[in-house]
Amino acid sequence: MSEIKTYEGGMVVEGARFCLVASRFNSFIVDHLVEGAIDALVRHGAKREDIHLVKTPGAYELPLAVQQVAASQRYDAIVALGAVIRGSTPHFDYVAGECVKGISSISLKHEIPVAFGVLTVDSIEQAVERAGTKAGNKGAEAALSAVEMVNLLRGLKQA
Ligand code: INI
Repeated sequence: MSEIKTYEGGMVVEGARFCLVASRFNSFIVDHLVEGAIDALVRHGAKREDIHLVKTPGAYELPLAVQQVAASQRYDAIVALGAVIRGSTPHFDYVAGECVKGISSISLKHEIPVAFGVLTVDSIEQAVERAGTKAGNKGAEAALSAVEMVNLLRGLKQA
Protein backbone atom coordinates (compact mmCIF):
# COMPACT_ATOMS: atom_id res chain seq x y z
CA MET A 1 0.00 0.00 0.00
CA SER A 2 1.37 3.43 -0.88
CA GLU A 3 1.87 5.93 1.89
CA ILE A 4 -0.65 8.72 2.33
CA LYS A 5 0.90 12.08 1.52
CA THR A 6 0.40 14.11 4.67
CA TYR A 7 0.95 17.82 5.27
CA GLU A 8 1.66 18.93 8.78
CA GLY A 9 3.44 22.00 10.11
CA GLY A 10 6.74 21.50 11.91
CA MET A 11 7.40 23.03 15.30
CA VAL A 12 10.56 24.96 14.46
CA VAL A 13 10.12 28.16 12.52
CA GLU A 14 12.59 30.19 10.49
CA GLY A 15 12.36 33.82 9.45
CA ALA A 16 8.73 34.32 10.51
CA ARG A 17 7.30 37.50 11.98
CA PHE A 18 4.75 37.29 14.76
CA CYS A 19 2.45 39.88 16.29
CA LEU A 20 1.05 39.34 19.77
CA VAL A 21 -2.13 41.34 20.33
CA ALA A 22 -2.83 41.45 24.06
CA SER A 23 -5.40 43.20 26.23
CA ARG A 24 -4.40 45.16 29.36
CA PHE A 25 -7.55 44.30 31.36
CA ASN A 26 -6.62 41.62 33.94
CA SER A 27 -2.99 42.34 33.11
CA PHE A 28 -1.84 40.36 36.16
CA ILE A 29 -2.94 37.30 34.14
CA VAL A 30 -2.40 38.50 30.56
CA ASP A 31 1.23 39.51 31.24
CA HIS A 32 1.97 35.84 31.99
CA LEU A 33 0.28 34.77 28.75
CA VAL A 34 2.43 37.28 26.85
CA GLU A 35 5.60 36.02 28.56
CA GLY A 36 4.62 32.42 27.84
CA ALA A 37 3.95 33.20 24.18
CA ILE A 38 7.27 35.03 23.70
CA ASP A 39 9.19 32.25 25.44
CA ALA A 40 7.51 29.57 23.29
CA LEU A 41 8.14 31.47 20.05
CA VAL A 42 11.82 32.04 20.84
CA ARG A 43 12.33 28.42 21.93
CA HIS A 44 10.81 27.32 18.63
CA GLY A 45 13.03 29.42 16.41
CA ALA A 46 11.59 32.94 16.26
CA LYS A 47 13.94 35.89 16.75
CA ARG A 48 12.97 38.35 19.48
CA GLU A 49 13.18 41.25 17.02
CA ASP A 50 10.62 39.46 14.84
CA ILE A 51 8.04 39.48 17.63
CA HIS A 52 5.96 42.62 18.08
CA LEU A 53 3.42 43.38 20.81
CA VAL A 54 0.22 45.40 20.35
CA LYS A 55 -1.87 46.26 23.43
CA THR A 56 -5.60 46.97 23.66
CA PRO A 57 -7.61 48.23 26.66
CA GLY A 58 -9.67 45.02 26.98
CA ALA A 59 -10.60 41.79 25.21
CA TYR A 60 -13.58 43.54 23.61
CA GLU A 61 -11.15 45.67 21.59
CA LEU A 62 -8.97 42.75 20.46
CA PRO A 63 -10.84 42.00 17.17
CA LEU A 64 -10.34 45.47 15.68
CA ALA A 65 -6.64 45.52 16.57
CA VAL A 66 -6.16 41.96 15.25
CA GLN A 67 -7.93 42.93 12.04
CA GLN A 68 -5.72 46.00 11.57
CA VAL A 69 -2.58 43.94 12.18
CA ALA A 70 -3.76 41.28 9.72
CA ALA A 71 -4.52 43.92 7.07
CA SER A 72 -0.99 45.35 7.42
CA GLN A 73 0.40 42.12 5.88
CA ARG A 74 3.56 42.61 7.94
CA TYR A 75 3.28 39.35 9.89
CA ASP A 76 3.17 35.62 9.25
CA ALA A 77 0.90 34.96 12.23
CA ILE A 78 -0.96 36.74 15.01
CA VAL A 79 -1.49 35.54 18.57
CA ALA A 80 -4.45 37.10 20.40
CA LEU A 81 -4.08 37.11 24.19
CA GLY A 82 -6.47 38.18 26.91
CA ALA A 83 -8.42 37.11 29.97
CA VAL A 84 -12.16 37.44 30.41
CA ILE A 85 -13.16 36.40 33.90
CA ARG A 86 -16.85 35.80 34.65
CA GLY A 87 -16.66 36.73 38.32
CA SER A 88 -15.41 40.23 37.60
CA THR A 89 -18.26 41.47 35.41
CA PRO A 90 -21.94 41.04 34.66
CA HIS A 91 -21.18 41.61 30.99
CA PHE A 92 -18.81 38.65 30.73
CA ASP A 93 -20.93 37.06 27.99
CA TYR A 94 -20.87 40.20 25.83
CA VAL A 95 -17.14 40.77 26.19
CA ALA A 96 -16.22 37.10 25.68
CA GLY A 97 -18.79 36.60 22.90
CA GLU A 98 -17.78 39.64 20.87
CA CYS A 99 -14.10 38.83 21.30
CA VAL A 100 -14.44 35.23 20.06
CA LYS A 101 -16.86 36.14 17.26
CA GLY A 102 -14.78 39.06 16.04
CA ILE A 103 -11.45 37.26 16.02
CA SER A 104 -12.66 34.04 14.41
CA SER A 105 -13.47 35.56 11.01
CA ILE A 106 -10.23 37.55 10.61
CA SER A 107 -8.00 34.59 9.89
CA LEU A 108 -10.06 33.47 6.90
CA LYS A 109 -10.62 36.96 5.55
CA HIS A 110 -6.93 37.88 5.59
CA GLU A 111 -5.49 34.38 5.10
CA ILE A 112 -3.23 34.59 8.13
CA PRO A 113 -3.09 32.25 11.13
CA VAL A 114 -4.65 33.88 14.20
CA ALA A 115 -4.09 31.84 17.33
CA PHE A 116 -6.66 32.27 20.09
CA GLY A 117 -5.04 32.63 23.50
CA VAL A 118 -7.88 34.46 25.23
CA LEU A 119 -8.94 32.86 28.49
CA THR A 120 -12.68 32.78 29.11
CA VAL A 121 -13.00 31.45 32.63
CA ASP A 122 -15.34 31.46 35.61
CA SER A 123 -12.90 32.57 38.27
CA ILE A 124 -9.53 34.19 38.92
CA GLU A 125 -8.34 30.82 40.18
CA GLN A 126 -9.10 29.20 36.81
CA ALA A 127 -7.28 32.04 35.06
CA VAL A 128 -4.19 31.63 37.26
CA GLU A 129 -4.18 27.88 36.55
CA ARG A 130 -4.02 28.59 32.81
CA ALA A 131 -1.45 31.36 32.97
CA GLY A 132 1.62 29.35 33.78
CA THR A 133 0.66 27.20 36.75
CA LYS A 134 -1.02 23.78 36.98
CA ALA A 135 -2.96 23.86 33.69
CA GLY A 136 0.01 25.14 31.67
CA ASN A 137 0.25 28.45 29.88
CA LYS A 138 -2.42 29.10 27.26
CA GLY A 139 -0.35 31.92 25.77
CA ALA A 140 2.47 29.48 25.07
CA GLU A 141 0.01 26.94 23.64
CA ALA A 142 -1.49 29.55 21.32
CA ALA A 143 1.99 30.61 20.19
CA LEU A 144 2.89 27.02 19.34
CA SER A 145 -0.24 26.64 17.23
CA ALA A 146 0.83 29.81 15.39
CA VAL A 147 4.28 28.29 14.71
CA GLU A 148 2.70 25.09 13.42
CA MET A 149 0.24 26.96 11.20
CA VAL A 150 2.97 29.16 9.68
CA ASN A 151 4.88 26.03 8.72
CA LEU A 152 1.74 24.24 7.50
CA LEU A 153 0.78 27.14 5.23
CA ARG A 154 4.34 27.34 3.88
CA GLY A 155 4.20 23.61 3.13
CA LEU A 156 0.81 23.83 1.44
CA LYS A 157 1.96 26.76 -0.73
CA GLN A 158 4.91 24.70 -1.97
CA ALA A 159 2.80 21.58 -2.61
N1 INI B 1 -12.10 43.05 29.46
C1 INI B 1 -11.34 41.94 29.57
O1 INI B 1 -10.39 41.78 28.79
N2 INI B 1 -11.61 41.00 30.50
C2 INI B 1 -12.65 41.14 31.38
O2 INI B 1 -12.83 40.24 32.24
C3 INI B 1 -13.45 42.30 31.30
N3 INI B 1 -14.51 42.51 32.24
O3 INI B 1 -14.63 41.73 33.16
O4 INI B 1 -15.27 43.46 32.14
C4 INI B 1 -13.16 43.26 30.31
N4 INI B 1 -13.91 44.37 30.18
C5 INI B 1 -13.49 45.50 29.40
C6 INI B 1 -13.84 45.35 27.93
O5 INI B 1 -13.00 44.42 27.29
C7 INI B 1 -13.70 46.70 27.21
O6 INI B 1 -12.37 47.12 27.27
C8 INI B 1 -14.60 47.78 27.79
O7 INI B 1 -15.94 47.34 27.82
C9 INI B 1 -14.53 49.08 26.93
O8 INI B 1 -14.94 48.85 25.60
